[in-house]
Parts: sequence; C-alpha cells; structure tokens
Amino acid sequence: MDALQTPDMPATDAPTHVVRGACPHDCPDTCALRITVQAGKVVRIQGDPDHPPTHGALCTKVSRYAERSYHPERVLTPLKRIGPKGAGQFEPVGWDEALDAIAGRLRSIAARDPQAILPYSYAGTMGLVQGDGMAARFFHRLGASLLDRTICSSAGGEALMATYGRPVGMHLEWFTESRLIVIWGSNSISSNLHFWTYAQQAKRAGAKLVCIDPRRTETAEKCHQHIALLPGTDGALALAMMHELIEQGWLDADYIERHVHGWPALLERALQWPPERAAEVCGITADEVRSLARDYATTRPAAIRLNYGMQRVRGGGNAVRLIAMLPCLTGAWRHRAGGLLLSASGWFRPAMRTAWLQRPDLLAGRTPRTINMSTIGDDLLREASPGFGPKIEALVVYNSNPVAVAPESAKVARGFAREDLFTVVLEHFLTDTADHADYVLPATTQLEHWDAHRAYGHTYAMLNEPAIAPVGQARSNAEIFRLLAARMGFDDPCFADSDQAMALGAFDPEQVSPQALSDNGWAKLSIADAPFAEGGFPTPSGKALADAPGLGVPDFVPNYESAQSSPDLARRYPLAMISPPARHFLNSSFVNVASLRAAEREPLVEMHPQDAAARGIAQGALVRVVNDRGTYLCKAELNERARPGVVNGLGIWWRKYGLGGTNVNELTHQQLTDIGRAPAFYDCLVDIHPA
Ligand SMILES: Nc1nc2c(c(=O)[nH]1)N[C@H]1C(S)=C(S)[C@@H](COP(=O)(O)OP(=O)(O)OC[C@H]3O[C@@H](n4cnc5c(=O)[nH]c(N)nc54)[C@H](O)[C@@H]3O)O[C@H]1N2
Ligand SMILES: Nc1nc2c(c(=O)[nH]1)N[C@H]1C(S)=C(S)[C@@H](COP(=O)(O)OP(=O)(O)OC[C@H]3O[C@@H](n4cnc5c(=O)[nH]c(N)nc54)[C@H](O)[C@@H]3O)O[C@H]1N2
Ligand SMILES: [Mo]
Repeated sequence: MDALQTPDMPATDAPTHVVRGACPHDCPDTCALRITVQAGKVVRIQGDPDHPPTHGALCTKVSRYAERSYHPERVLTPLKRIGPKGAGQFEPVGWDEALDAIAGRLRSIAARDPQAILPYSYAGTMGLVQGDGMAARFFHRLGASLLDRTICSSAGGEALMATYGRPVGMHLEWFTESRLIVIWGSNSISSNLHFWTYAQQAKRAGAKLVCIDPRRTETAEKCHQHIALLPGTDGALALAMMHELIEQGWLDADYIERHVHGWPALLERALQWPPERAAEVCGITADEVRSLARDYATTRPAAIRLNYGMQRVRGGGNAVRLIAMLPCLTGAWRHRAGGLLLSASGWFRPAMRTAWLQRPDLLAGRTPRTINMSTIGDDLLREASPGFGPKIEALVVYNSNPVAVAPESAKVARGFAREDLFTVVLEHFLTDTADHADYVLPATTQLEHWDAHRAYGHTYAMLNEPAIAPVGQARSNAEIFRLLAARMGFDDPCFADSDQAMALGAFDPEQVSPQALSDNGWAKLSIADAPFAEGGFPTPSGKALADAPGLGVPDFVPNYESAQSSPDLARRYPLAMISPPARHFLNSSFVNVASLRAAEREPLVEMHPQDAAARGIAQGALVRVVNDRGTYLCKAELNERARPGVVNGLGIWWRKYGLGGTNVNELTHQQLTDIGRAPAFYDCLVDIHPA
C-alpha cells in the first residue's frame, strides 16, 4: 500500500487542487480517490482517508494509475487497420472518418439483421455511465444481439440469488468484530486488500482466521490455518460441515425453523457426507473437516468471506449455494459480525436507476438473441443456423480484452482473425484484442471522465469527477456511443444526455443522497447492521432457500476434469491447473505498465517440487504446459505454494507479452458452470514438460 508520486512530473509553483474520484477497476474494494492536479496534470493519486473502506490507502496498481493514464503507448487518436488482422498495424485517422465508416458498416449490417452485430464488454471500468450506460441505450435501440455477461461472477451471483434472493451479504466494516473469519476461495491480500485490513484488526483482537484455498497464497500464510483442498471440491467440504453440525447438535433450530425453507431435504443429503467421505474427495484429512466444523459452529460471531475464486469450476454454483446455507444453519446471521459476504452488489439494486441508464424499452418489443461472452471462441466461428441465428458479422468491444481473458483463447483469436468480421475496439491501449480491430477508438481513463459507481465488496455509492481534460483525442465511451447514435439517426432524446447528467442521475436521490455524493464523493446505503438477524431475506417468503425453485436442493457437483470424474483424461493430464489473478495485474489490465510487469517478472506456473522432480523440471526452467486444447509456454516456479497435483498458472498476461505469443487461457475450456452459465477456468487438467 503506497501512495504514488507520479514520476518525472516537473515541480512547479503552479497551484494545485484536489478532485474526488472513484477507482474504476473490477475489484471488490471500489476505493475513493483524491486526485491532485497541477497545471492540468495529475501529479498525485491517493486513497481518501475519510472513506471507511479505503482508509487512505491504495493498492500498488492504482497508486500507479497516473503512470497508466500518461503511458507513452496510450492510443491517442482513432486508428484504422492497414495490415493483416491481429498484426496490430494501424494508421491514425480523424474522428469523423472513423465514425462515418463505422456507422456506415453497422447500418448496412443492421439493414439485413441487427442481431449480426454483437457488443462485447465487461468491467474494464465498473462505471455505470462508461460501462453499460450510453452503450446499452445504443445497442438496445439498434436491436443488436444481447450479451450474457458471465465471465466473472454469474455462477456465484445466481447461486446467491437462489439462496438469499439477491447477491447481498454482511457489511465489510463488521468483520473487525468477528471472532472467526473463514476466507474461502479468496486471496484477499492480493485481490481484496481493504477487506484484509479489517480482517487484520479482527486478528489483532483475537479472532481466528482460516483460509480455504488449493494454493498457499500470501493470504493463506497469514491465517492461523490453511486448508488446501483440491480445486472444485468446496461443495463436498460444505456438506461434510453440515454433517457435523447435525451430528454434534450444533444447529440453530429456531433460526432454521423460522428463516430457512427446504432444510429437511438438504439435511438428508448432508447425512451422506461424513468427514471421511469429504476428506477423500477434497484431498485433505477428516480431522481438518471436523476442526473446521467445530470452529465454525462454536465460535461467535463467525463470518465467511467467500470470493469468486471457488466458483470457477463446473459445480461452482452448487458450492456457493451450500456454503451460503452455513450461516443460516448456525444462526450466524443473528450477529452483525456473523454471516457471509460474497457480493454486496444486490444492496444497490433498489437504489439504481438501471432502466433509465440502459433503456431496455428502446428494444421496442424486439427480442434479440443472447450470446454468452464466455463462449465467444465458439460463437465467432459459428455459421448462421436456425438455432444460432445469423453469423456474427460485427463486434464492438469496450472495457474488455477478450482475446486474452476469454477461455480457450486459440479459438477466440481465430474468431477475431476472421477476415469477414468487422471489429471496433474502444481502448486505452493496443491490447491483444485491439490488435485485431478494424478501427480502434481512443477512450478516456477514469481521470478524464464522469462516472458513478456501485461496489460489490462494500455498501457505498460513489461519484467520479473528471480531474483533467481528455488526453490526446480520447473521448469517453459514452461520448463515442452518443456520436455513433447521431450518425445512425437515433433521435430519442436520451442520446443527448451528457456524461455528467447520467452520472448524477444514476442513483435514486431518495436512497443515495446527491449532496453527500457531491460533498464527499461517496454515500453509504442505509442497510441494517445485521440485515438478516430476524430473517427477512429478499426472497418472496423472506426465508433463505435450501430448496430453490427450478434448482432443487444443492449437491456436490464434481469437476468436468478431475481424476475422479474423468480418469482417462487424468491419466494423460494428471495435474489440475488453476489460474488465479496475479497480484500486480488486474485481470489483463496493467500488464503493459513496466513497473508492475517487472514485479510479476515472467509468465509463471507454480509447481510443487515433487511434481517437478518427477518430470525433470528445474527451478526457472522454460516449460510447456499442455492439454488437448493448446500449449502455454512459461517458466516453472518450484515452491510449496502449489500443493502436489495442483499447479498455479498465474494470470492473465497479454499474449504478446507472453512467451511464444501464448497465455494461460490457451489451456482453459468453454464448458459452463452448473448455475450462471460461467466459465470453469479453474476446472482444467494439464501436464507439464520441459520445453
Ligand atoms: N490484484 C488483483 N486484484 C483483483 C483481480 C486481479 O486480477 N488482480 N481481479 C479482480 C476480479 S475481476 C475479481 S472477480 C475479484 C475476485 O477475484 P477472485 O477470483 O476471487 O480472486 P482471488 O481473491 O485471487 O481468489 C481466488 C483464490 O481462489 C483460489 N481457488 C482456485 N480454485 C479454488 C477452488 O476450487 N476452491 C477454493 N476454495 N479456492 C480456489 C485461488 O487459488 C485464489 O487464491 O478480484 C479482483 N481483484
Ligand atoms: N484463466 C483465467 N481467465 C480469466 C480469469 C481467471 O481468473 N483466470 N478471470 C476472469 C475474470 S474474473 C474476469 S472479470 C475477466 C476480466 O476480463 P476483462 O473484463 O476483459 O478485464 P481486463 O483484462 O482488465 O480488460 C479490461 C480492458 O478494458 C479497458 N478499459 C478500462 N477502462 C476503460 C474505459 O473507460 N473505456 C474503454 N473503452 N476501455 C477501458 C482496459 O484498458 C482493459 O484492456 O477475465 C476472466 N478471465
Ligand atoms: Mo472478475
């Protein structure tokens, strides 16, 4: 945690002023920023000391945000392709030329079938305006294919909806009062730093911290106990914990009776999971299962910080449903420092003016098909068919780098390389995806535009004011879609709304005080301290659902790829590979910031020394990580962060900064999770050979 002095800024006597901002990145922390500007330049970015979750501290990456915004390789003019697809050869063109050409092409495709046009975006910025604000209005009016935005959190998100009615959970702040914190599938120090600050306060006050993670992360090292289970086996562990709660008489019968629906059927299932059975599936000891259950049941208040790492497997949705039942069975929700937090995003839903921001009514009765962003590799390679609809002829990408981040990337890259595909990419940099564009349009960064933000790891609404004028000829995403709308002849008045008006109008003023937003840059939602102490889950019955409509009672669902579920495959590819985030990158963002890339050194796969010895692989050796889908070239990092049988391919390098133009998604597949249609990135068998 270090605040940054932007390097190489001339010291002048010019006066400075401070602008309030919000970190735009896809991270649970959504920090409040204080941006110091001098002579029209950002000279310093700090965390807001008054915003409780931020507490004046920023991560290393965002401390370097000015370095990213003033990066010499930033795209500063519109670019037109002059080389083969994917070669990244462009010439600068004027805005009018680029926008006229794009609107002309989109219009001619839309005249045949607008569903042949696909927007592709994720959370490069989580802003409500520069995310799916004006862009959503544009694509709704156009009648383009809809995008199912599943790449990150939809397995866990829909599992929470099935259990609690919405993705809601504990307040971040009360973790300080917990006596037991189970950090489950989260490397908090790396990807949820501000939660870790609260957890440390609890630790200093005597709380026990337990980490459940196949990898011995820096977070696991700092907990009292680390349970290194096999990837994709969390559901079995949760069932065995329930078994112990039942057998030892640790259930809160009164809470269950009043606030849980469907427990008897789940109880029957849990009784089939004695600790020995789960231990076998999870690759841990029965004592570990028992002690976890005992700690969880007998420590008050007990909190679970679940994160998305554990849901990136076939059974991720069922596992989240099972884990989300645990605090209902022990009554942990009775205390404000007990319960569970996976996502807080659902708390914002009633306060957001989503229909106004996104205008789905502009579809005017049309019901375009939906394309799942997680199967973009296959879908770009599909011909027209009655089941699929028209071939995808045009892609408009913003806030995402699918060629690097989507699963089975050889297919994704092949799809993006189609000569007949028209691709527009709104970007800050020439990413692997932008390299495949017909036109690249220069987008503003968070320092240069208005936005409004919700969070998924805390309960403060946030406002971002522009600190500086756009760098070069950059324009905000919203402005680019506004200009395209005008050229397409879209005349609904909503296409004239300014970025500022959209940011200030994003929240219902009755629920999020506009005064607080503009005075502080943030405003806390008003939610009870212990929101489910007396039940009141946002389900129709107000009860938590062990048995959910359409889904039934959750169960352990084994991985697609594991020794147990696919023994033939496991004989050929005996190592399970997970590919969690690298600490100094944010997904594939920041890979091009030299100081952060230097901190991550090289594309690495962590292996246990035993697994390496069996393959004649030495520390630092160049290796080929392989399966039937592809080959990833990287360096072997031998250490005990990896448990035997599991390797960690840290993500997500740009392919062009990788070795041999590869990254870890060469190996991942496009099969989807049980709930939420999400990718199963961490459900992946490989083998490793010296290169
Ligand atoms: N520094 C940094 N911060 C980030 C990101 C980043 O790339 N870099 N990414 C951001 C994004 S997009 C997201 S979605 C969030 C959340 O990101 P998450 O995906 O929750 O990332 P992590 O907190 O690293 O947690 C993943 C942890 O889960 C572990 N894991 C993998 N498989 C399993 C399993 O089957 N079971 C269990 N119990 N654990 C498993 C991994 O070893 C890893 O330590 O983080 C955000 N924050
Ligand atoms: N193997 C493996 N693959 C993974 C994961 C994993 O753990 N393992 N994690 C998955 C997860 S959780 C996620 S969320 C996805 C993330 O995947 P993406 O959402 O694609 O995230 P990034 O790679 O950070 O790319 C975001 C891009 O948006 C751009 N951007 C940022 N702000 C703006 C803006 O204001 N305007 C425009 N036009 N562009 C902007 C950035 O420059 C960046 O290139 O990756 C997934 N892929
Ligand atoms: Mo994510």
